[in-house]
This record gives sequence, C-alpha cells and structure tokens, in this order.
Amino acid sequence: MLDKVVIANRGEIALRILRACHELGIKTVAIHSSADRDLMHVRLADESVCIGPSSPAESYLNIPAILSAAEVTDAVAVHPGYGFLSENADFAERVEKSGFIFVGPAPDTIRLMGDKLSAIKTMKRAGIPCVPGSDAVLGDDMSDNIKVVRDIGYPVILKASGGGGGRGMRVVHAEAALPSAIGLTRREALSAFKNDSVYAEKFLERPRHVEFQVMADMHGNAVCLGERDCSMQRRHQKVIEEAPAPGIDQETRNMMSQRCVDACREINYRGAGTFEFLYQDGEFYFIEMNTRVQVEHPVTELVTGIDIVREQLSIAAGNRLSFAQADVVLRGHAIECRINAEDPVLFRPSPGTIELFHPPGGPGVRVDSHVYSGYIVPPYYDSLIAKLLVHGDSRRTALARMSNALSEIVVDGIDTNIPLHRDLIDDAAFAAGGTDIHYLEGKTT
Ligand code: MV4
Repeated sequence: MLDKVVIANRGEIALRILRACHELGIKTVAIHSSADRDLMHVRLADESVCIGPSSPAESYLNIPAILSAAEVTDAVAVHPGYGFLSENADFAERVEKSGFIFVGPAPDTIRLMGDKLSAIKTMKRAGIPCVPGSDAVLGDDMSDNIKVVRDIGYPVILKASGGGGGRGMRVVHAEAALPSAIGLTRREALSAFKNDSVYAEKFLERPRHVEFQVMADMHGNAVCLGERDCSMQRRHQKVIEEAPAPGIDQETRNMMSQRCVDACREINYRGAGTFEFLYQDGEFYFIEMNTRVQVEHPVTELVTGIDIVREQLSIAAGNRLSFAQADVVLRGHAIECRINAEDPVLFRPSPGTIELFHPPGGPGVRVDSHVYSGYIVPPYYDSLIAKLLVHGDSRRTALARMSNALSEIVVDGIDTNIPLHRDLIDDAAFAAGGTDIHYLEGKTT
C-alpha cells in the first residue's frame, strides 16, 4: 500500500480522502490555503503545509507549491479529489515526472477525455452509443456546415470541444441562425478554453442525466458499479443525486454496464471514472467522461457497499481490484442532497460563521461534511458544506429517511439550501421519479 499521500484538495472531499487513507494505514499530508487553517482534515492529517494565500490560483491550483509540499514531506502519491486540478492532464504529468503517483488515470487519458470531441470519437469506436452529430469539428466553410447540420436535423446544440460541464454551448433552432451561432460559439470557446473547435449534436429537449460509475486497475480488470440519476440540477450544479436511476430495468443496466466496462478495457482506463449519458425515450447517449472521483460517488457506495476512494488508493498502489463484477450487487436505493451555503432566493454564496451544526442520524443516514459548530465558511471556494445521504431498501424508504434527516439537520448562522431540499423531497413529481434535467429550473414554488 502507499506510504504517504498528499491530499490536494479541501473541504468534505479532503476529509473523505483522509478517512480512506487512515483506514488503510496511509499517512496523510494536508495542503491548504491560509484561509483554510481551521479545516477539519488539516487538524486530523499527520502533517499539513500551508501552500499559499486564499485565492485558489495561488493555492489549490498552484502546481509548483503542491509539488514542493509533496517533496518536503516525502510523500509518494497525490490524490486530487474533484474540481481544482483533478482533471488537469498537465498536473497529472508533472506529478508523475516529479516521481510521485497520481491517484487517477494516465495523463494522456485525462487529456483525451478533456477534449470532448476526441472523447466522443473514442467512445463511439469503443461501442458506446453517442448523440447523432457532426462527428468532427465544424470548419470554416459555412455551406459545408449547413449541410452537416441539415443532416442532423434542427434543433442542434453547438458545443466547444474544450468545454464541458455546461460551458461553451449554444442551441440553434433554425438554419438562418446557424452561421452567426457558430461564429459566436467559436469566439467564446477561443477566449474561454484557448481552443476554437466546435461541434454539433442533435439537441435532446427533455433528457435525464444518467451516469455510470466504473473502476479499473492496471492489470486489465474493469468493473461497473451501476448508475446514478443526476437530473435534479440548476445552472449545471447538481442538487440531488440518486442510485439506481428510477425506471431503468436490470437488462438495460447490465447492457450499459457491459459497454462501459468494454470501453474501459479498450482505452486502458485506470482508476475511478464516470460515463455521462443523456437518457431520453429509453435510449442512452454518451456526452462526456469524467476522469475523477465525483461529488456524488457516495450514492454508489451506499447501494454497492464498495468504498470507491479506498479502491482508488489501492489501484494507484498497483493492486488488483479487490472485487470482480460478479461481486457487485446493487441493494436498495440511495439519495444525496447537496447542502450549500447559499442564499435560498438568489442562490448566491452565503459565507460566514456556522453558529450551530447538528447532523441528523438514524438507520441508513450518512453525512459527509467537514463543518462543525463555530466553523467559518470562507467566501473563496465552492459553497458545498455537507452531503446528506440516505440509504433504504426501496426508493420510498430512502425518501422517507431523507425527509426525516432534513427535519433533523440544523445549520444556524448562515443561509443554506436546506429549505429547497425540504420542498423537493415532498414534491410529487420528484417522488414519482424520472423528472428531467429542466424540472428544477421550471419549478415555480
Ligand atoms: C446536451 C443537451 C441536450 N442535447 N446535449 C450540459 C452539460 C454538458 N455536460 C452537456 N449538457 C447538455 N448537453 C445534447 N445533444 C443538454 C445538456 C444540458 C444538461 C445536461 C446534463 C445535465 C444538465 C443539463 C442542463 C442543461 C443542458
């Protein structure tokens, strides 16, 4: 097993990684900004290094400072968590070139999946169903582009190949609007991602967001841990996730799982990964692959009983997967509510002192959080303060447990989205299951 790991992140995921490390007997190094001295995992880590001021660019995104911290502490590996540098291929490469293990896939895999069009081309070759589209970047010849898009059929969505996660997209409803839309998307892509490659896909009007969790080791073994439904989102920020996705039958799940596993083998994937699909009218369409551990990984942990972060560390140490596909049995239903420090009306971050934090409890309740009474939520980072999860034998039980947990939880002193969650858990359409990605934004009450 690894001897000592640098946790190159903050907040709840840093604590999650620390817990997995300590369980495995791995020593931990917390790297943190000057604004994060009071983070829970900084107190619990074997060593901590302040690597810079509060601004992410000078701390959690500061590659030389992170590598120096790894060197001075004699660490052997770096776990990037999610966000920050987790999907930065250059970071992964510099970690490896400096002689450390990057807890994640090979830098070239991250690079390949970071370019959305190359990811789609790769997955299409590997037998993954994709959205009908241009299959290539749109060129400068507008009459060619008009032909290509006419074949796809309107409406289409233009996407920047360097984008992802909802950035650099534009829907086009008619041919008359196409040339200027391509020009606009191209210019925006160039300035935001330094890459003006744009492609077109058929625009799916009412899809759900369903993603499959995979894990692969360095010995050619790959497994799929089932899917999550992440359709309950606003402005590309997920709000509630659940596993399994309502209404997906076992035969379809098995078929999609097998395709994801085959694709992992095909591209020599290693570590934890997620295949993101849009799901509409009973069909799956691949859109992106995430090469990191995700915020919502615990819903999969609850239904499979598998510790994804522990497995990531074991894979990085060169071990084989500790289980086979036949050992993956989905049991019951899990739901996650992301608790954010934010204004419930305008959704702006609401930093400040948490006067009182009281976590809920009882059977099937899990809280992943770094906060405590007296903790000051800094204004510089994302607003996630806790992930509240429940597990039950059925979706009904999980919903009832979440309803209880949301009545019990107390976060005083700052504004949070807990009232929104209480409202959503009682929502009839959500309770019925299968609401699409536009449901939350269209909800009026
Ligand atoms: C789409 C789409 C409809 N049709 N692609 C947004 C995030 C990025 N990962 C892909 N996204 C979308 N791609 C086609 N062909 C609608 C979205 C989309 C979306 C997807 C998942 C979750 C939330 C979303 C919110 C708005 C739009």
